[in-house]
Amino acid sequence: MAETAVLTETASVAGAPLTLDAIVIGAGVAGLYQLHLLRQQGLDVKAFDAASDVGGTWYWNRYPGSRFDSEAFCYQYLFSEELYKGWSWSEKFPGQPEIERWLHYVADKLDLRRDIQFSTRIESAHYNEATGRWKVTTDSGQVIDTRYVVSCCGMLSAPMASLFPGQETFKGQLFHTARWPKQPVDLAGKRVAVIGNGATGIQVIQTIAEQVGHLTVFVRTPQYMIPMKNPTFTEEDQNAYKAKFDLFAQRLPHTFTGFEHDFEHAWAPLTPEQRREVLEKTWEDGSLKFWIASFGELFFDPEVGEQISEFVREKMRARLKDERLCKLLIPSDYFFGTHRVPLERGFLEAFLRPNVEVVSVRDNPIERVTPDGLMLRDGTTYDCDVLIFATGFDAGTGALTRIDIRGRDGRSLKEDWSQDIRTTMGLQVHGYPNLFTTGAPLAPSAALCNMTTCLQQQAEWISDCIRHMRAHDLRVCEPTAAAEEQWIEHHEALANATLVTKTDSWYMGCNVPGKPRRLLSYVGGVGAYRQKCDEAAASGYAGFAMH
Ligand code: NA7
Repeated sequence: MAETAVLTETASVAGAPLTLDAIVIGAGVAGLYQLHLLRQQGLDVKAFDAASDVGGTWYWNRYPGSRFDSEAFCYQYLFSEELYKGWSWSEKFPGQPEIERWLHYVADKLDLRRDIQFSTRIESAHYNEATGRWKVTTDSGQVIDTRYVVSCCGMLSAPMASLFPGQETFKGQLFHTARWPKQPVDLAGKRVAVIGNGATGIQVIQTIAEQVGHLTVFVRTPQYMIPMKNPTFTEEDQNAYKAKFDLFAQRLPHTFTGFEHDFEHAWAPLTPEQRREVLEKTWEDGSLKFWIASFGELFFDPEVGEQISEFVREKMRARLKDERLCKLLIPSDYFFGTHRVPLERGFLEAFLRPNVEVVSVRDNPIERVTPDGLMLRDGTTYDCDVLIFATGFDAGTGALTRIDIRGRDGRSLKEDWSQDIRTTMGLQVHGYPNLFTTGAPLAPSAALCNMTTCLQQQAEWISDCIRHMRAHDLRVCEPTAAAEEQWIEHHEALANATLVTKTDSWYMGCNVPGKPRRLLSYVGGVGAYRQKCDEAAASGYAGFAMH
């Protein structure tokens, strides 16, 4: 049963407010588990999602070629052996349809759908200091009165979709990759333009190059990339990885990135030949291992960064051959690994096809969308039938700032974060009591980690915190200003020691005009972060004021 709510606000036109103990925003990887955990401890809880079904990221990102860059057997829930072993992956890096089916399987197994309201967008959440509760409204005018709001709305879920003047005048079809329609889009023989060559753009481009009539790719910043090796799994392979369940459950939460791999080598003691050997070996794995388990120094030491960058450039040059393409597609002014490294399969070769053209928009940016296509600053136009925006997300903050969230004294999260992006361990924000966050800034889940590992840990911490409050008859939890400041200082000290903060990317918020510059992800390591969270809980939630 929900606690008795003291309602001071008027009921919604759509009917009486729904009174709950907790709402979970989002029914993706984090939201499903959070709902399960809160329901398990007896809370009256409901999850809400704008989508028509579960999946979150894997519901929305159904663009051509969408697939994991994480090994499927590690991108997993590890709280239930039965759940883990009941699903069999067909390959190491499966595509979106299979991932979406897996999340349907999870929702069914845990019987979650009965407590999820789909096709519902949360529009606002206002805190009432007198009652210690939140008034939440949805896009259909529904009002919910709840003690806890848990955001599981994803760190890469607010698409950067309105970018250029004139978009509404385009006569063809225009899609953002994260809003790709469910019904098939026929690209055969069409003139297609793709903006963006991040992890998403790469998957789209390599997939559609041979289907389309003509493909024009607009590249602003070239990318380093690692060729993916994606073996299909036989039943024997599936049994073999399932047999490692205990190992994964014990190991993943404590590695630096929450993946199976961890840094095993140190650069300094090795000879150049030995370093090369390590690089070749990790490269051959065809996974993110080359990035997150070759040499940790690549994150800190510009000299190592340059040598590893050159190793990757050399690999890319060998495939591209053409000097012009090398110039347009191989990075030269930032270090490998200082922003998200994508995996690819045949991406570079796509540019060797006669129907694929690359246009650099670094010095001659896209100025506007025209009825027929795109116009660059110098007036050059490119006509197309289909325009694909693989232009990324307002990461970490966007999903929350697109909701009108008001904390104590009516303060607005959107306004607060437009000045300075602050959280306490990525789990709460000072000034917003009883609002809990997963995948938020200043936690490792905001990139540079295996999302599933991190999101599970945060969902568990939040669930434990709420259990603690209920056990001690505490109704409000809010981090203190001092604890938040201390976390930010710690975060900044770690972040500033890395090369990641010296490169412009969405990791630093640079892709969103006016966004305050701060490394979104905590870089102290997934294991170390977990330990800090556990210590806070063990100390009776030091730094989190409860009453
Ligand atoms: P990303 O990695 O943010 O990539 C977006 C791409 O779009 C990137 O190449 C951008 O160039 C490009 N972009 C964005 N705006 C423009 C404009 N105005 N003109 C030209 N090019 C533009 O998003 P993804 O969806 O690929 O990946 C996000 C994460 O999802 C990924 O890291 C994985 O963790 C999963 P830029 O680099 O900013 O110059």
